[in-house]
Amino acid sequence: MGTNQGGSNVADRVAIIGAGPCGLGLLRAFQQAEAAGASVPEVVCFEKQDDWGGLWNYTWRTGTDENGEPVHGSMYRYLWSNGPKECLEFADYSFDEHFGQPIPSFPPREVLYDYIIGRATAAGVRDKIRFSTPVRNVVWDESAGQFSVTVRNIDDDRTETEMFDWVVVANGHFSVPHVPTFDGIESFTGRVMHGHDFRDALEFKDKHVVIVGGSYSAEDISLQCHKYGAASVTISYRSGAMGFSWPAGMKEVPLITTISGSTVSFSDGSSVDADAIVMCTGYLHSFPFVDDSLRLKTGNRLYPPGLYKGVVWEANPKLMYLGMQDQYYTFSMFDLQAWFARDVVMGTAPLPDAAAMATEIGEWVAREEALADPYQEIDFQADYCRDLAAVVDYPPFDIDATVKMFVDWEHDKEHDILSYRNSSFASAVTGTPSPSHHTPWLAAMDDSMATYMATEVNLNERAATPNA
Ligand code: FAD
Ligand code: NA7
Repeated sequence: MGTNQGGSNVADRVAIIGAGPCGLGLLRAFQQAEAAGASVPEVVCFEKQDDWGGLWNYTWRTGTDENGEPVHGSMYRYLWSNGPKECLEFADYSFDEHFGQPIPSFPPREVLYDYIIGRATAAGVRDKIRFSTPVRNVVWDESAGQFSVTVRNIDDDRTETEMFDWVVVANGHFSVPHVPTFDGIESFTGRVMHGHDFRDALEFKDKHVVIVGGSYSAEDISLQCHKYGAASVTISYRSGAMGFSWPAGMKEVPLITTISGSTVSFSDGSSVDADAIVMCTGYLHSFPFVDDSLRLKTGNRLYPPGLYKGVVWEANPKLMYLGMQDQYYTFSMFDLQAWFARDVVMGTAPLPDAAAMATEIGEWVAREEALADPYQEIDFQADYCRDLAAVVDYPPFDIDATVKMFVDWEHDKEHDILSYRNSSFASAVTGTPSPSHHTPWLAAMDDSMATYMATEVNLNERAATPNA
């Protein structure tokens, strides 16, 4: 396969796999170019669920969905943003524009879902998406110089194959759970599950819970269980403790050694009697629908090898992947990638030759492998965003300000893991400062958008109204 040096023509067809934040970002990028007068290729987005929003489209389901497909969703009730919203804000569609009023810095899931969908609706891209259409197979056809893309049309119960000039994989990588095992686990008398299937912390009220893992899911699912009344939460880490000042009822211990009945033992010689074990042990990058020769193989890292500018599949640049990085930055980084992917397709971002792409990838990977702490990781991902921002016409936003916010956020977490979500930041897009939320996160049990958006005044009115 030769590299694409000459760009595309408008007769090209582009397949996007997934209508989560990444896929929607790319749809928006093409729509923006078209609105600016460019001729754009035909774009078809395949989405296996019956609605858009990816992980932010909450589902109560676990296991398989109504069509027998693996449930994509890993999000749970009462999930609040785990980073400042100012660090993920779309530069072309601010929170101010969407909500018409300043909102606090750490919104619950429904609010961020509303925001994501708000931009996609305003862009009018829904008719580009074929819902309930999981992609089954993507193969490069050398003689045609195109991809053959096979999908299952669930509504018609038909398998269909179409040819595309470009394929952009945007199926997310926090959906297929990585589940280790531990000696004696089959004798455990309680519930064993992965964070992917965690839906409601109230299930663990008054229970003794063991959480396995040392990263974001372990941190947040532990806090959820504590907040909603677990009797105790014991977090078992492999490489290193998160080291936050956990409140009474929460503690960190090293890795599980054995499990016998209800007793879970750890490598420091301690043990607990547990009702449940929740594995927050990460996810697999999983692309069962992509031919072996096209499949990205990586763990959860900041610069997956093989992707030029973190996006373009080095071995066949007509294939691209969005959002495959470990993520400090999310929606704004996805947008920068989407704008770049669009420009590669449209030929306005010409790619260098294969050797130059390989050299640049190697430099980023080497730099990533030398990172020593989260602060260096934040700088690294900010530099990656700056690198993309320099070559696309995505509206500018203050990346330096977002770095400072991430640093403050890390300090806030180190200071008090229970209250970091009460902090307020100012928008890197509009400069608007965020108000404080009416209720501290630990006391905010209702995560609905209606309650979140309510002012103190109408909250008081509601409290004074019987049965409100
Ligand atoms: P996804 O949101 O996963 O969307 C991928 C889409 O592809 C889905 O709609 C899926 O149905 C579809 N799809 C998958 N396979 C196929 C197929 N074969 N055919 C067709 N369609 C397919 N980020 C934040 O910024 N803040 C947070 O607070 C935050 N919290 C998180 C909490 C949890 C529990 C998890 C798991 C992630 C969290 N994230 C958070 C990170 C999250 O990864 C991103 O916010 C974002 O959802 C990634 O977007 P995406 O489009 O890459 O993937
Ligand atoms: P991450 O960030 O990929 O972290 C996975 C964690 O799982 C990490 O701490 C790993 O420990 C741990 N892990 C992996 N295998 C094992 C075994 N065998 N035993 C013990 N611990 C293990 O995934 P998350 O789910 O936390 O976060 C993903 C996204 O969800 C993130 O973007 C959030 O915003 C929400 P390690 O440190 O490697 O030793």
